[in-house]
Amino acid sequence: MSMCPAAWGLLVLCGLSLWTGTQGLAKNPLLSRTRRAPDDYSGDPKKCSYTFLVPEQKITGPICAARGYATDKDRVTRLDVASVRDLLSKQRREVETLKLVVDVDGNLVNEMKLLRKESRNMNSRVTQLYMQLLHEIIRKRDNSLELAQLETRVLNATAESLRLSSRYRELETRFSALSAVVNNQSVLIAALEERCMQVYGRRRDHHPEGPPLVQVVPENLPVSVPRFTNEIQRDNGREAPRERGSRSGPSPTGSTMEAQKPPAGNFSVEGPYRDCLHAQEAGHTGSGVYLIRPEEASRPLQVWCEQGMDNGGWTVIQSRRDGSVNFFRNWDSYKSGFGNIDGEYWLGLEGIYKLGRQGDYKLLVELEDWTGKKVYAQYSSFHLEPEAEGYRLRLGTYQGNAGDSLGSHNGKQFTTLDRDKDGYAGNCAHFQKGGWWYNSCGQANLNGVWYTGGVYRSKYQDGIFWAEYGGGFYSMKAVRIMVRPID
Ligand SMILES: [Ca+2]
Repeated sequence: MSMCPAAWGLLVLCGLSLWTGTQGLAKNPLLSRTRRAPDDYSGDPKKCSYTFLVPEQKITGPICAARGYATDKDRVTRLDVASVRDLLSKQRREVETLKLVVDVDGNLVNEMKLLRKESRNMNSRVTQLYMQLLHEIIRKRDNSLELAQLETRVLNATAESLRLSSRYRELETRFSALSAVVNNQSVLIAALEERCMQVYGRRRDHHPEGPPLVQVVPENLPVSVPRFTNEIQRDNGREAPRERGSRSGPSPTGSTMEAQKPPAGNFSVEGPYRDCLHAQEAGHTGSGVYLIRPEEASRPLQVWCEQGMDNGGWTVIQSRRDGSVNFFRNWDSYKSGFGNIDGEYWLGLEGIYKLGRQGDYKLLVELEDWTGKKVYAQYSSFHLEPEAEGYRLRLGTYQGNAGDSLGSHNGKQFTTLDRDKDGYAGNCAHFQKGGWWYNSCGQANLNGVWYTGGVYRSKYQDGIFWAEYGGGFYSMKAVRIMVRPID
């Protein structure tokens, strides 16, 4: 290919010489002859001179003839000239074509260069992509490795949790076994304690089984309540104090009336009055919290006045209704009072005593069972003896529909866990978990444990029972003890 332009260039040169030669011949045929004269070239013998011979046959290229070669055939005709012209024009066209070819070839070369450059770029790009792909592959392999590690860790964690749950079940089993052992030991300890008592004779008259159970199961037992056995409710927050009371013994002092803030709502800022009848006579006909001060009392007391029932004027000295207050308390607490005036409370033995000192009072016990039925026990007179007499209970005659379960407590002193004045060998407050005018131990336990549902199951009769109404194992839903001056 690279040889072509040179060959073609020579041909062009020859063609051009031929062209100028024929032009000259065309213009002046005589000159041709003249130029053939020998003296024309004698001046410079080194020069090579050419004579173009135009043969009759078709000429396919330039023809050189030596000077002096002259025949008749050398004579150039017009026809020959035309032929040469045709040939020349043809060759010129071919030259043009060749030029075009050369141009195209150059373009092709450029294009090829561009393509090569592009190819190099592509190669570079491909290499780059390949590297990127390799990187991606490596990264994915790393990721899959990481994933595998994670899976392993998850599996390990699962195995660990299974192991822990198995261990937990094992511990539960052991805990159950230990609980059983503890229970057995409790029984054993109780038996040993009893043996000790017998050996040392400290409590020969003590009844290890607790006080005799109340056997009264009257006909008017609220039978609409199913006689299921119920335990102390553990899921009721308000019963927590009661449960604590039944299990952990009396509080040293407990909350007293002095520590209380007046509850919102029905609260009279007037007074203090002698009692609730006095407040009613002063125009306060609404039930609520009042401030009273019995004549000999050293301090005023907050109290709930029941002004709507049975002509009103009732001073509430005890209230139970939801188990929100612990009634398993010591002497001082029972003496001064505790609880919430608009909820459950005990007015206090000293306050009750001072109330009774200022006139003749009667007593009303209001009981509500778990069907919502209310029954009453009223005593025609009521007062307490002073603390020196253990706040001995003095009652009149019974009247009502609840049955007389307090009459047997008449004349009894008050007993708490830390002051045993009852008629039983042991301490009734211990067994019946409250404070009361226990006998041995008795037919009523209105300061006992607040059980839900009525019939309860307990080792001792420690519920809020009124034996004549429901028996010793039926705990009332609500109780109120009230006093009022006798009309
Ligand atoms: Ca006793």
